[in-house]
Amino acid sequence: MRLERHKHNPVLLPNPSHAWEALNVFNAAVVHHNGLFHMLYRAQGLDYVSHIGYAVSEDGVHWARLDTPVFSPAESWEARGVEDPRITYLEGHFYMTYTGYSPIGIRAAMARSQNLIRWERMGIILPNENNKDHTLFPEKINGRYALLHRRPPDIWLAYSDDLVHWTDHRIIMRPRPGTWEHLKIGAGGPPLRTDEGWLIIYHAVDANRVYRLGAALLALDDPGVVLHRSPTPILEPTEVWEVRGDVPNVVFTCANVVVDGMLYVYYGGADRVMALATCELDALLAYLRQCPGEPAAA
Ligand code: BMA
Repeated sequence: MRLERHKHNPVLLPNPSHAWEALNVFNAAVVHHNGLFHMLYRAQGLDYVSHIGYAVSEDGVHWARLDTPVFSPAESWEARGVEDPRITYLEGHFYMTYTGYSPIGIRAAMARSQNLIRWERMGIILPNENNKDHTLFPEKINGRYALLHRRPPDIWLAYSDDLVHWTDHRIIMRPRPGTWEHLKIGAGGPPLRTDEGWLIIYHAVDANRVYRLGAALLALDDPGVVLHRSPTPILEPTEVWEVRGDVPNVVFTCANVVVDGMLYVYYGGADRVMALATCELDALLAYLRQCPGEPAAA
């Protein structure tokens, strides 16, 4: 099973007229809300500091963007950039999980908004550790908020009563040694509820630092249980703009949305451009259904 690349790829390119997005636009969050696709994309200018820009689209393919970023570094722990946004709509708010990069390291942070333009910082949510690839579930599970995050090289699950203090951390998926997942794995966009489980798309890095995408289904009432996991990648870098860019051989996703039964997976190509790959949600679920699951990780 492979995702199908959209024929208009890449769907968003750097804009050399704007200093803040002149070099790279990649690893965007996308939400579909009130009939429109909204994209919050990571942008870098020549100084390599990441900002987050906003674009909007009717069809998910053709985008109109704002001239200035909607979210830029403001705190010391994000002084070198705000990176890799993921957005979850939860209880009437948009929550953006993002990485703050600074001399102290990389920190898992969160902000929230009512309109996707004006963001209120909630701060670092996993203090005193390098962490990223964190994404919020779109509803409570057994009465608590749930989060995927990444302590290298694994995908972890955590719970919270207030979205700020996270506890009950546990590993749910480990890389598979010797494969396309050898080095590390990390969650993509927010988990998607389906009748058969939480669908997650994730990235995996092999021994040569090639980034590919895989998919898994987690149990609805206990996402620590991996019901099914793709043994082979559903997307891997082959196009020129996936193989060559700022960082070679990278497809990296922070966004998966379902509209009219179609799964839209947005991904950065080689840390330089934004692209789109799709498939029928039912086709991916049918594929995953016959992939093996795994025993609970310790
Ligand atoms: C990861 C993240 C992503 C990036 C990828 C490939 O560690 O920082 O932002 O796309 O590396 O460079």
